[in-house]
Amino acid sequence: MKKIISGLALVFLFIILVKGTAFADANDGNLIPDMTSNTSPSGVASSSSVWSTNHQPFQAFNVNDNGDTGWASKAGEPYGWIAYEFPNPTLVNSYALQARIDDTNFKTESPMDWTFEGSNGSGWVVLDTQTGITNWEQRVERKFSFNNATSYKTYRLNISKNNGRAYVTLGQIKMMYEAPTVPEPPITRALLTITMTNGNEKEYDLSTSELNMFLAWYDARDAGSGPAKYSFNKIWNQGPFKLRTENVIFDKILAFNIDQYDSSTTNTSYEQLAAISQTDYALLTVTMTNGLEKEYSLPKEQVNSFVAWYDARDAGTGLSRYSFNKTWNMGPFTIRTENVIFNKILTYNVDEYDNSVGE
Ligand SMILES: [Ca+2]
Repeated sequence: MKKIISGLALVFLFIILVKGTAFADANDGNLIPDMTSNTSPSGVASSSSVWSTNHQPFQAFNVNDNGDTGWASKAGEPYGWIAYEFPNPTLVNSYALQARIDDTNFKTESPMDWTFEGSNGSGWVVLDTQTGITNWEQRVERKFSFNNATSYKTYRLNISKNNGRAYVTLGQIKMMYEAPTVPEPPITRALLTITMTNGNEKEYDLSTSELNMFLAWYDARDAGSGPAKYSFNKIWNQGPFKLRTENVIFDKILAFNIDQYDSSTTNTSYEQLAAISQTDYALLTVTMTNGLEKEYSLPKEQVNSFVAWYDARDAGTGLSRYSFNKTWNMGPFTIRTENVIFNKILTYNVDEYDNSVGE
């Protein structure tokens, strides 16, 4: 019978702390209209001071003005606030800033330290704090996100320090709300079953990240880089040994299945499966080089997708493996995939159902 081996491979964890992320210019999601004055078309732009009438606060909110001069504070005040008041309380959880354009001093004029604050009329609530922001570039948005569940009528950028010039400027301020990212799916582990060319089956109970490492190795090797073998570290059945590894050889893999599971699975019921129309289904039978036959009853477009993969691979493009998503026999698993390997396929047949016949 199958032996279940729990494999633990090295996990490389890259934690990237992103303080200010450069984005390509995009106006989608900006909740502030393209302002043409401090009060038009809606809301109110204001600031602690202005350098001149050519650098009013709304000029940081007129997002469609290429070659913009932006807002500038009064000379001698390299700090201050710039605010936008929405007509109604509005939920904001991110903002994007751009340096002013067409001025050789934009780096030193741009803000370095600030808080982003919200108000509904009585005091300000600090929603985000940034310090030491340097290296401004023109036409590059710097986006900042924070958690916020309260709608405020007015938001302001309260700048305490710029990058050295005698006044502070900004070319563009956008405010957005982005729905919080969906929580990670509860899938945490997967059963990887590898069938070798001699018919042997190997099962590995892996975490999702361990599974992804195996797939990354497989696809890299397929693309011509990386080692010929993949090492699974055994973390049980260690006996007297300190370290036990199982090495699986790329060229000897016939096929592999991935069954992902969690503890709160709801299975597709038999009734639901039966309700799936047989219309446009076809039976795909894949015979592997060792004689193993795999049968898939699939919607025709999935069969077409398999054939397209096969032909593309044959023409030299695409992955060497094709993943079938199982929708049957789900057992405790939420996602089950079967992967068949291109050069281990001997033949395949496609049998289309005749839907004009009953049953
Ligand atoms: Ca502007």
